[in-house]
Amino acid sequence: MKQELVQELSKLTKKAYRKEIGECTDAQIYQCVLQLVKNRMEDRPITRGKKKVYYISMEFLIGKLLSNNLINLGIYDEVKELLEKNGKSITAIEEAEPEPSLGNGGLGRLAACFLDSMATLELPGDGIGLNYHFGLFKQVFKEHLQKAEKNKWIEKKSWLETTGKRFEVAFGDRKVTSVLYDIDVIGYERGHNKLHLFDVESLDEKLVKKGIDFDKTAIEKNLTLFLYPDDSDEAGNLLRIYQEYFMVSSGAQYIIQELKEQGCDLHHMDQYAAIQINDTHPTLVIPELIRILTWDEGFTIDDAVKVVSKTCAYTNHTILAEALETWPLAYIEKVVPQLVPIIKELSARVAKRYKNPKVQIIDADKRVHMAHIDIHYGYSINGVAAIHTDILKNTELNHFYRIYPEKFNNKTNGITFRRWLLSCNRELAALLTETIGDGYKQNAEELEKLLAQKENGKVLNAIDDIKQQKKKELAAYIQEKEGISLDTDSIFDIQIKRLHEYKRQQMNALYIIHKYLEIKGGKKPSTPMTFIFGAKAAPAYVIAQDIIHLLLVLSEIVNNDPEVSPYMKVVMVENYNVSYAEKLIPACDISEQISLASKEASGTGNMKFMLNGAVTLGTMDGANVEIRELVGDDNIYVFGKDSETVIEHYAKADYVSADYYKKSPVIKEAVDFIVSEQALAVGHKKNLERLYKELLNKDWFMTLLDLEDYIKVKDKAFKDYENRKKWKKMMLVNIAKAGFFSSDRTIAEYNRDIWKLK
Ligand code: 26V
Repeated sequence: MKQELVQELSKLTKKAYRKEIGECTDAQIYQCVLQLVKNRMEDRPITRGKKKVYYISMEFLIGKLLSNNLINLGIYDEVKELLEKNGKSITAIEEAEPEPSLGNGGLGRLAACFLDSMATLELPGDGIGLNYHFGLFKQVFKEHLQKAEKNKWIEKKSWLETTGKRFEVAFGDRKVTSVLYDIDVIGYERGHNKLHLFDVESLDEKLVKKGIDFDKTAIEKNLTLFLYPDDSDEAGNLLRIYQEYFMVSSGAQYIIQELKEQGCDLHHMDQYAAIQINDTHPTLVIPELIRILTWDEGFTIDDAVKVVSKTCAYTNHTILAEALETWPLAYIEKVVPQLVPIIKELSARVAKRYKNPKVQIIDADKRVHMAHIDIHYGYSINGVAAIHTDILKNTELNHFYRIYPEKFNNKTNGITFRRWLLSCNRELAALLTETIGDGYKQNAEELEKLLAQKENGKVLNAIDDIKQQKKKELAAYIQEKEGISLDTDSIFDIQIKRLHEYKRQQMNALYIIHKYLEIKGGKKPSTPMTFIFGAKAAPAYVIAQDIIHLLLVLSEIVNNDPEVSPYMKVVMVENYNVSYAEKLIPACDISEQISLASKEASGTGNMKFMLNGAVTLGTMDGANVEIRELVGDDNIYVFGKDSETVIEHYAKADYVSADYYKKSPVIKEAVDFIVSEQALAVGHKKNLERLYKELLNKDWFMTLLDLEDYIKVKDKAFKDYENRKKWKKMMLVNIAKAGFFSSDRTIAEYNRDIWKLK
């Protein structure tokens, strides 16, 4: 242990609390280590270069930062040892950090992984976003229902740094001042960028009353209070446009200021900056930049449009029609009237060239299609997994693809191995280092070296031992948090992601019902099973709430049935978030990736599980397709109808869920259980009946279409688990093939094809 580190920390504890390290509380130690990390980060030079990428996003789901920063600075082990010597555990200190939940799910977490990779690859690349005072709501369960509570993460001392930078943002009916906070982004062993988060100076936290309700009218007081808790659901709310414009106006001013400081002639802005637009939420940055260039910088509209179109690039993260933003022009008129003439001009230029109503910016109902602005006036459009990009090209955005084939490209998502391996599974990382050296930490594809050990019993057992240890750790945590005891010799089958019908948590629930009834009927499984869920549902998404209700009801019925509980347990963890994911993923045996084919753009949880030695049970959707190509059919469980079949069902509108219900006694029995006396004795009639009817009469995401195949293939996976040698090899192959999904690879591709920084 380096002596300076001890001295530095003890100086900090003495200064702040007049105490020695060993005398401080965990929360006090956390504050001091935070300061120590900040000091170290300051020493690392900022990554510079002629051109910079600005990754602009309404969400950065960064999660806790302490451990990650310690790892990236290369001082994790030393700090751990130092704390232990003083009677402190690093895990307890980690628990003291509040989680910044500044994102809903996949899109926000991806942005956070990308920041880590841009820094690590030493690419000048900053994030631009909003400093929400309350992150995604805290989920609590009451009477088997989800309740949303506010989730404050900013403490007196946090990762936020004041910058003193301020900008004026003018709305149609008022002006507000935006203040900029920065969070340092430290790469693994090298690289240093910034995440810029804008906040409203006149914000008033006292507006927040009970739950997550607040006065929606006083924009200058509420604008950055909350992250919108929707994920793929329409939230046609004025406040959302206020937030979006506030972010892009502050961001655009910041970028232009930085470019000018660099001596850039704005006519050549594209040689100095690339602006990556993360989904349509920051789209207004395009008309806003055009406005600034024409109003303040003396550009002709033609010149402004030209250079902005060479600077902005767009990433699409969803094909769900209901998640594609279209705003009534009247809303934009109210919030930012100054952009309306520009949007009209952009729309008129499109209308002049293309007659197809499907590619217009302003449609016949006077709605503005945000994605259409990005596609016409950006230079790159990318999907986030091979199948997703293909669907965009061939179906969803086909009309655009025919106009601009050269703009379309794929960038399969990735995850940062620093958080999702080195930090959350230090034991596995150590084993890998011991077995194949530590080259994989810089070059993830080196994980393939592990394949040479496929027949090495020692390595296979070591992987399995770590899995076992992680299952024990998780079981202890779940016992403490949820009060449910788990059998660590059972199979851990895990589905963690936002609650959405297309992700089909309800299909997993039907499998559980099926197994429950089998056990009640005397058919006992030879290996016990543990089903774990984690999911938040948008508060306004009624059916999603009902699915959570069903899962909680099942958990109560199954776990309390003495005849069944020795063979299976069901857990719905409360308040699933990034920190919980870090505990769940290393402990997983079977990774549930069961979305309706064509609907999950990519998924990134699937990659995290694979990297930690879980085997995927999934449909041919999103990045599952690429996982299958990599590991081969023997190392993944695939089921369900493919995307072509699904897309055809939608086109012909010929899927009738009741037909499947009537045809199959197994399906009927499972669906009927939802409204059985037994279920109604535990749950609420209203929720359970609504869900039952939805499945029977609508089932928009075709749960019953794939249910029988799901049961068959899942049963097979459970059976195979008993062949320990076979299973251990599958674990090894999954780890070995995960290198492709490093976000370092993804970011290198963005740079090579889109940003071209160096
Ligand atoms: C939509 C809205 C609508 C208005 C309110 C707030 C809000 C927030 C998010 C969204 C759309 C979220 C889209 C999304 O998260 N897509 C996910 O992106 C992941 C990263 O590319 C990908 O792995 C997932 O498959 C995809 O669902």
